[in-house]
Order: sequence, then structure tokens, then C-alpha cells
Amino acid sequence: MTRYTQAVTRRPGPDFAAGLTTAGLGAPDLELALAQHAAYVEALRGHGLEVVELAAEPGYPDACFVEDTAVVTPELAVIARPGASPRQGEERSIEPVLARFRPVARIEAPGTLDGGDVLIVDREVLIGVSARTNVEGARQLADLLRPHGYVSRFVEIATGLHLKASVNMLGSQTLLVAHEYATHPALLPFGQVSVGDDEAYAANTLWINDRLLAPRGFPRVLRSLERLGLPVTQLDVSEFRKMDGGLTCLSLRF
Ligand code: CIR
Repeated sequence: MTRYTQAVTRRPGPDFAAGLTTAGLGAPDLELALAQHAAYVEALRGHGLEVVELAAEPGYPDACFVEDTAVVTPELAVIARPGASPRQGEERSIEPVLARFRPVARIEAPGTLDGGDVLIVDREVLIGVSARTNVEGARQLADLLRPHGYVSRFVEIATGLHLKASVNMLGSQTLLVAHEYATHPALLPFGQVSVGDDEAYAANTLWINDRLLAPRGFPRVLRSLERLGLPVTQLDVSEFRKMDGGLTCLSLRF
């Protein structure tokens, strides 16, 4: 299983509340968002990652959801092509950062791909085909990763913004899965911990080197995670939830 050593994050900017959202949970509080973001960065450091913290990107209120701008493997960094037009361009400033660590490839038009739709577990790549990631973008990513020994499978996303809103890894054998994805053929080879509708947001839990970051406030999912024996740190990400984001979207890890 790949062990991460590095993360990239981007601070929310003063225009954070102007980002895209369907959550219907009201406007985020910027001060609280900044405090939650700082705690998140500290937690990544506490999990042994070196963190490159980027400044806010003026004109791109969603740019703190930096995961969507790239897919990074041990072999290369694939610069994404965001599927939502207000977010197109966020990827430009990520490229030189990732070029310090990896050879760079790009998703090209007419492909679109958000990193939030890509879950890599060892050499298995699950790619969500969603409102943001089209089949062309998913195919381009699969083609870029295949020569490095990765096998990609597509998952149609009908519920949730991205694949990782509903499906995340809990190590190399097991996935945390929102129940409507439980029987998808691409997910059947894995063991599954199921997340019920009442705690669906907690499917966005972040595995880092055999430890877990989970959103605070979801006791049933927390109990299921604790049964796995992996240490769990809970973080409050309420302000990012208001903007349809969560623990995975706030960083690139590699
Ligand atoms: C968006 O709609 O693009 C942002 N407001 C939220 C992106 C969340 N990203 C993610 O889950 N990977």
C-alpha cells in the first residue's frame, strides 16, 4: 500500500462563500472555516505528512478543494480539467507545485475530470463518471495510468457530487461505502463498511497511512471505523460541508 509523505493544501479565500454548493446548509463562516482548515493541516502534519500550504487563489472561491485539480501517483501527476466552468483554471497554479515532485501529464479537452472522482487503492483505480468527470476524461486518466500497471474501473455517479463523496478506502482491502454503491460491480472485490443515509456525509473519511481522519458528529460511522482497529481522529469540517466539500477534497496526498 502506498504510504504518503507529502500533502498540498490551499487556504480558503475571502470569497469562499461564493463557491459552488448544493448543500442548502447556509453560508459558511469564513473565520471558522479558516480555523477548521488550520486544524486539518495540523492533523495532516500530525499524521507525518509534510504539507505545502498554498495561499488562497483570488477569483476561485472553490480552490481550497485542491484535491479536484490533480491525481498524483508515485509515478506521475495528472493535472485535471475541472468539470465545473467556474473552477476551470484552478489547475494552472497547481501544475508548477506538483512538477517539483513528479513528471506531469494533463487531461485535455474535451475531457473533464475532477480529482474527487478518483480513488486509487494500490493499482486499482476507481473513476467516477459524474456531472464533473466525463467518459473522455476518465478514459484519458485510465490511458495515462495503464502503462504504470494500474487497472481502472468506471463508476457512474448518480448520488453525491463526486465518487469520494460516497466511496473511500480504509486500507488496501476495504472501502467505506454509501449503501447505494454497495453492489456496484467495481466495488465488489473489496470488503465494505457500509454508511447509512442518515450519516451519508461521513463516507468522506480520509485514510492516511493506516490512520483515519473522520468528520466529527457521525457516531454510527465512528463506531464502525473504531471496530477496524485503525486510529481515528475526528475533525470538524462543518463550514466545508456547507460548500459540498469535506476531508478528502481539502488536500492532495502522495
Ligand atoms: C464544488 O462544487 O466543486 C465545490 N464547492 C466542492 C468540491 C468538493 N470536492 C471534492 O469533494 N473533491
